[in-house]
Formats: sequence, structure tokens, C-alpha cells
Amino acid sequence: MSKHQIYDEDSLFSRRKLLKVGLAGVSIAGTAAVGRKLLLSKANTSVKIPLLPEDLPNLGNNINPMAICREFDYGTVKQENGRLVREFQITANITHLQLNSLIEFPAWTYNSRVPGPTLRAIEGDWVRVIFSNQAGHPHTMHFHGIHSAEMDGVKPPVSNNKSFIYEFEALPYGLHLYHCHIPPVTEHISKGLHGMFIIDPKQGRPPADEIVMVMGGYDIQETKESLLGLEPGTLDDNEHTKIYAFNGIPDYLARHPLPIYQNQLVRIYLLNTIEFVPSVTFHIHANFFEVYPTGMTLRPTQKTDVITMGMAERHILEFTYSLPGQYMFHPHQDDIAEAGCMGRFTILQE
Ligand SMILES: [Cu+2]
Repeated sequence: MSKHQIYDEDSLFSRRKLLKVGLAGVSIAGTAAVGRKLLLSKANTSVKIPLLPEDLPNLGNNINPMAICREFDYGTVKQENGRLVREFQITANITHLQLNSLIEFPAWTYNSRVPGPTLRAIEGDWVRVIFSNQAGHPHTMHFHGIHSAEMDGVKPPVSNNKSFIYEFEALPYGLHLYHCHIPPVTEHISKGLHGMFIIDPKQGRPPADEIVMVMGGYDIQETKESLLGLEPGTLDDNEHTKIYAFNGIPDYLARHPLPIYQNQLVRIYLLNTIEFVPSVTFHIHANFFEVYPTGMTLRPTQKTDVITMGMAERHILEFTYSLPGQYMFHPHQDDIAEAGCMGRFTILQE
């Protein structure tokens, strides 16, 4: 029997038990679990990070975009046969996201959130992703990176109540992503099935306030029709209404500005998952950033204040604000910024 196959949920449970038994068998290198999931960036530990403002509204959602900014999933760390393994648990499900006071959107989600968890490993780690589908419709996880064809997350489709285990070496270091690859892929990604996958270089990066920003878009045509009491498909197909967001919820970071400290290095992991336009720009006010393309360099290749990104393109941006106050960040295409992809920084005095 191939190790890489679709599991139904009962046999997956047995496999998890088997993994534990197997691990006990190779415990010469130490007990199986040597570290637990860490949720803050390791590069954040020696820098000053503002606390999240109190009473941040969640709009009834599972998580809010500001929490997503600084949340990283390092997996459960194990040693197996002398090798460091990071094990991640991802469940696809349907989550009704309250995008604003009016629009409840039936999102397809990884671990009940949009974007999915920011998975993080170090180059050379062995990554194991235990993917369970509870979303009704077949889905997969396709990772950007280097891996075997059978781990590419295109086939097989993982049906409802089935599971699949993706395994590969974390290569190369950089800022990558994962998303569902079931056609129509645009629909599966824009309904929420996407997330960031960071592979840190072995030597790490300098300490910084590390922030995740995922630009995404939703097609809310059906929601609009239902709000108007119309049958699905009634409105003009060419004029589908789209709304956009940083980290899942439109305008959230504009209404609730993200606090950062002045004179502090900020490192943004920026990913564009907007499927509806060929490219999107990203601009910060009153400052310039250094660009590390696809996160695959250790030195910046340019300095600018606006960068253009195609679909799935992503970069690391670094900057420091010296003057306190509030500054916008947004795509420079006003129609996208004004439809929800808008945010603000609050620069706090040291
Ligand atoms: Cu899918």
C-alpha cells in the first residue's frame, strides 16, 4: 500500500496512532515531541512588539486580521530518525465569514480562517501536513516550493471526510504559499482556500517586527443576489461585485490601524492572492521599503514605495518609520483599495 494515499477519517486516526507507535520505536534520538507549536515569530523575540489593542472586534469571526498579522504556525516539532520534522494539521471546512455588517460570506477555509494559517519552517526541515477535508466539496493543498509530483497537491482530489498526508523537504527558503488546486482554481482560491508558507533561511534574518499581509478578493455576487431577494444568476454575469481585503476582512486594518513602534525594523511578508485582476500594486505612505523578491534573497534588490505583483506573487518588504502618526498602506489601484483592501499603521513613540 502506498504511503501517500487518501485516507478515510477512521484509518487516518489509526495512522496517527501508528505514527506514534513508529516514533516510539525510533526514540533513540529522543522522545518524539521535542517542541510545541509556537505562535509568535522567532525573529520577534528581541524586538519591541506593541500589544494588540484591547476590545478588538471579531465581527463574530473565528479570528481577526490584526491577530493574523503576527501569528505563525511552526507546527509540532518532532525528531524522527535523526531528522527534524514539522507536523501541521489542516482541516478544510465551510466558515460563514462576516465580511462587514451586511455581508456574510460562505467561505471555504483552511482551519476556519481566511487566509489559512501562516505555516513556517526552516530550510531543510521535513514538513508533514495532515490534511482533512470536512468542507463537503473535494479540495487539495498545493504548495509552492520543491517537492515530488505525488506531493504537488493537484491530484488526487481529497473528498469530503477523507484525508491526505503531504510530505516534503522545506525547500527553497523564501516566501511561498499554498492553495487548493481543484478546478475552477480561481473559485477555490477566492472563496478562501489559500495561505502563506514561509521557509526561513538556515541562518535566519535579522530581528524585526514580522507582519503577515495577504491581499485577497471575494466574488460576492451570490450574496448580493440573496440580499436583494433574487434567484442566483439573476444579476449580469459580467458585473460580478468583488470586494477585497488584507488578511481576510475588508477594511478591518483601516478601521483598526496596526500599531508598530517608530525606529523599529518592520518586515512584511506580503502575498497577493487576488484572482480577479492581472496585477495588484502595494504602496505605503510617507516611507520607502526594501524589497526581497519572493523572499529568496538575503539582501534587498531595490528600494521603492510601490511594487506591482501578479497573482501568487509575494515579496518580503522591510522598512522603519521614524515619525509617529498614522499612515495608510494599500494597492495603488483605487478601485481595489476603496473596495476593502485598505489599511493603516499607527506609529507609536518608543
Ligand atoms: Cu478546493
